[in-house]
Amino acid sequence: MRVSSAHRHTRARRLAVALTVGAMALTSILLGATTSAGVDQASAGSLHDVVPVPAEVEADPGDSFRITQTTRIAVVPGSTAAATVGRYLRDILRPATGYGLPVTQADGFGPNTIQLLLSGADPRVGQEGYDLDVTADGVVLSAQTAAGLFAGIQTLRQVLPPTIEADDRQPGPWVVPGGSIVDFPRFAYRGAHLDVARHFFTVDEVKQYIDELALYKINTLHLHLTDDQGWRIQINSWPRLTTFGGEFEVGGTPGGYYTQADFSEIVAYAQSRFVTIIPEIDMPGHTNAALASYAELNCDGVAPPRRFDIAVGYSSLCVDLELTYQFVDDVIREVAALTPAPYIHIGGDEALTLPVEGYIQFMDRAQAIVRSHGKLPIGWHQILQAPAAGTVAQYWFPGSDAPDVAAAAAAGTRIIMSPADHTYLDMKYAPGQPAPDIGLQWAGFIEVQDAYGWDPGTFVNGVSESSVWGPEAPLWSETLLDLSYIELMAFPRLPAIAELGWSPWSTHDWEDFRDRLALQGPRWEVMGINFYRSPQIAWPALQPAA
Ligand code: TNX
Repeated sequence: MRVSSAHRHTRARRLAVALTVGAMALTSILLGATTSAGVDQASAGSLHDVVPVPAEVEADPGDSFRITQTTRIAVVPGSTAAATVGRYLRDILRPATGYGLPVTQADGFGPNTIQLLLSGADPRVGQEGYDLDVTADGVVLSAQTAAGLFAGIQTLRQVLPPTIEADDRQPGPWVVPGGSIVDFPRFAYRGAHLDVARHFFTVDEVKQYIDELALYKINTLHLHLTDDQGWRIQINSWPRLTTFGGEFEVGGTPGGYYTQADFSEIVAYAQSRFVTIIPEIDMPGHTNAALASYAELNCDGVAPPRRFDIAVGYSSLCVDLELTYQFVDDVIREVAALTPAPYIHIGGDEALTLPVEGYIQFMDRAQAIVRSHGKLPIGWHQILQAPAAGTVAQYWFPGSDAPDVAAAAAAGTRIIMSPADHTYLDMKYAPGQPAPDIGLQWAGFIEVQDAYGWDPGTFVNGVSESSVWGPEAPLWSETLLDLSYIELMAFPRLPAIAELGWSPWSTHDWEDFRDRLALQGPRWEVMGINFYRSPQIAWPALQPAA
């Protein structure tokens, strides 16, 4: 096939300039010293300047590609998923370039194209990776799946000037730096989490956050839908959960909830960004909103008042009441029906008023209910007190000593890694930062270097990498009022966790990461993403519009 032989030819020419990831200095020297006809090298970045850093990069800045008025996006015929991703790319590039960038499906591709292929990729790219080849003739992005093409597009947009993210026409030029990338994730699970219970966030805010996660190749959003202060997902068989239990939020301000249609809209939007939504219904603790909504769920038959403070650990479902299990079954059945993913998170943390026997009695039944609706349970790692085959445990304590988690891992349990002292995006960056009333500090301060400076594959003593499904960055919202607060806590730490989830450990290098992260700042400015100007990062000035 014409395309793939051109592809191989390109590879061969590049052997001489193979650069290992981490060789930033060499990349910069080459960039500065090389020029090529027709392309303004001064405006080209490097294929290495990506977060998460790609597994393998061969930079060839002398062979860069310029997107022009006549560039086309050519997608392999026969795949609607690939065509959809092609239109997604067009929609990203169109506003700032002002070019039409038509998406065509064709068997042969001429020059001046950005090709999206579902063949010819290095087999190591697997189900989510991609292979990117840039020459003066064009861009060839190949993968085995539409998800892989989507990941490659996130890389492509990062190696264009930050102004590519503008929603109106910018001067350019739009140079894609030459070279090639073979890239694929270290961990299958690369998660973020958002607490929509303590403060409620609108469907549009969640969609926006999903777009921001996708930029960094995060593939899972765990939504914490219920807690003491509010129940945020409509359950038709128990309507007061939301109409009464979702009315307010922390501080007693108006809250809200997702109708089932809203939730399905979030799930579908996430799918379009190759992000899986995992819903969490936290139980048996963290249930005051439910207990306040239905008196009959309480052991004494009396509904407690609704509470909007941020205390934890005081509430529990009544584990000896049969109605409790009917309730759990109804809720899980309805949530399962809305969830294409095979997992439902059932919380299980901080049921501090419940004796351990009661906890185990409840969690045994709750896990069986999840399975009866065709899903696998995930729980915060306390769920390991009620072990069940196939349940995934999410480690969340600070520190590396967790013998119970190590024992479960040794017995075959998969672990999501969210150590609070590295991944909790609701922790303050530093005393009083990002602002006196934003963020908590019970797990310590987490600066960017702390968020980056741990290895999910070895962090918990006795848990080996093969037991680790991947890292997740939780974002609890006790102090977060809207999307701008979410962004301020997530950026720049979320990209650090994202890199730990995606990039091979052999690339781990704080100085190099810091330099690549700095380049994201101007992008966030153009995109209107609020972020903490961490003093650890040498943020460049925003590129002046020429
Ligand atoms: C602990 S992490 C909690 C949450 C709080 C969070 C605040 C976990 C499983 N439980 O209920 O919101 O700390 O950082």
